[in-house]
Amino acid sequence: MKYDATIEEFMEDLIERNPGEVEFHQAVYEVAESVIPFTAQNSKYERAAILQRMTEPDRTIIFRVVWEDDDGNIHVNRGYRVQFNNAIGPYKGGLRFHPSVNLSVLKFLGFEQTFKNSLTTLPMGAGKGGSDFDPKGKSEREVMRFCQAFMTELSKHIGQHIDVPAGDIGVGTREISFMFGQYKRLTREFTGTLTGKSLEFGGSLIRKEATGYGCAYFMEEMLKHTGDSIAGKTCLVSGSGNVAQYCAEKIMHLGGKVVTLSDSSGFIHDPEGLSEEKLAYVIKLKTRIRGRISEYAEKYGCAFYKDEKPWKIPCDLAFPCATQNEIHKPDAEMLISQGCRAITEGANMPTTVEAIRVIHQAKLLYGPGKAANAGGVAVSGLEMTQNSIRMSWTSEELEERLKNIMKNIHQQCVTHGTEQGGYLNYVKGANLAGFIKVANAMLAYGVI
Ligand code: NDP
Ligand code: 2IT
Repeated sequence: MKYDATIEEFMEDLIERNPGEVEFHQAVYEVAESVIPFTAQNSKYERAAILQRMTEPDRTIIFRVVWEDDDGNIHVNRGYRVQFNNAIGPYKGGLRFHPSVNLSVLKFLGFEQTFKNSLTTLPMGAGKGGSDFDPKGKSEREVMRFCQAFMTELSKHIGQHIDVPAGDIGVGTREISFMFGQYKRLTREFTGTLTGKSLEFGGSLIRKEATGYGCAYFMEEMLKHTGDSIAGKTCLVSGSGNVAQYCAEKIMHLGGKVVTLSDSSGFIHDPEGLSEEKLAYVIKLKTRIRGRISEYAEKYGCAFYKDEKPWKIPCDLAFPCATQNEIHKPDAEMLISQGCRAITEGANMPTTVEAIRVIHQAKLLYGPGKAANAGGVAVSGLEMTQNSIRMSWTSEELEERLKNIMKNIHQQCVTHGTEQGGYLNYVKGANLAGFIKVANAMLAYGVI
């Protein structure tokens, strides 16, 4: 690979080295589009092959996970941890349990995490892991046995100064607790090696809320920059899991009206908007009972659109908070034509490359996931700090820190993403700000 490759040459080489990993290609392409023109102007990064090094994980661990269901049947799943980059701190990032998990998905997530964690201002490298295990329809005991089997192998590769996993899709407090219990049992140590723990054993206040709250704060910052705010706006939220729930809550706190939520079977449209009471129902439905969002429509007498996404409903603001590639080009065109002004991503890479192009052409405010959803990992970083100093901070203190971190990320985007003519390209801003810090650390280490 020559140092001064064009974006196309760089991608050709990456695709050849990582065949079939379409999500990973997509995530790298989005970054390469911002970073390659920058490194062409700043040849020290180009000569040191920094972007080539950043797109190759430090190591990838793949292992067998065997567990027994309640009827005594034996199941085999695949477990992964991709330790992507530890230039600025220990590997840090979530674990995803979902049948769609494969190496491509985890490499895209680990790669994005490198930039996101750099933006938080905290000393965290990047990793991601998980399994193709499907927690849906499993009993509590089955989930426990799976988590214990998964951690039995993973425990050999992680540690408070090495790699600190947390939650993601399908992994919440319950799963983190099972895994932390097993880690503690195997290693005979009590350290903050996982984040997102329960409050009784080292968890941090506000962690549960952090990704969603941070996403709403990021939207508020983007709007503030143009002299506007969330108050009075009609908002579409997709997903109904951890991120969607607390994003919806903060939108309401800030005076916005949330009219949709979704899950993998469809979306609900409640024109009157969510209330605290309705949200409490959703949290119970999704967290404890693990039900379907269609039950909301039955309970509150509103519309449920089976197998559809919320983007056809007229809105001012959109918050994709479910999963990758949930906004395609026709969805983006629909959002724009119906009056949507701004999008912030609670999910990781929910918008396709073609859809981002359309959004940029229409000059919408568009906050990409690596900036807008960094609040979750940021409070994970604060959980690590609290564990290290054996103290816990109050919710007020933590929420203030979270708010300041989101403001700081927004400012980094302004500094690096303002284009000639004044349009603020948050994708470019986040990519460059995230890149420069990690790249400078890598340059300082020499050739490793
Ligand atoms: P949860 O498991 O709590 O919720 C996931 C939600 O997305 C559910 O509503 C789920 O529906 C839906 N969903 C998942 N997969 C699909 C799919 N393939 N198609 C359609 N809908 C789907 O996860 P989180 O809320 O934690 O994560 C949501 C997003 O936010 C992910 O992209 C994650 O990477 C990202 N994120 C999470 C952070 C965190 O701290 N948790 C931090 C930063 C980003 P159903 O119930 O039907 O499965
Ligand atoms: O995508 C993400 O940033 C997360 N799932 C949270 C990671 C973390 O370590 O808290």
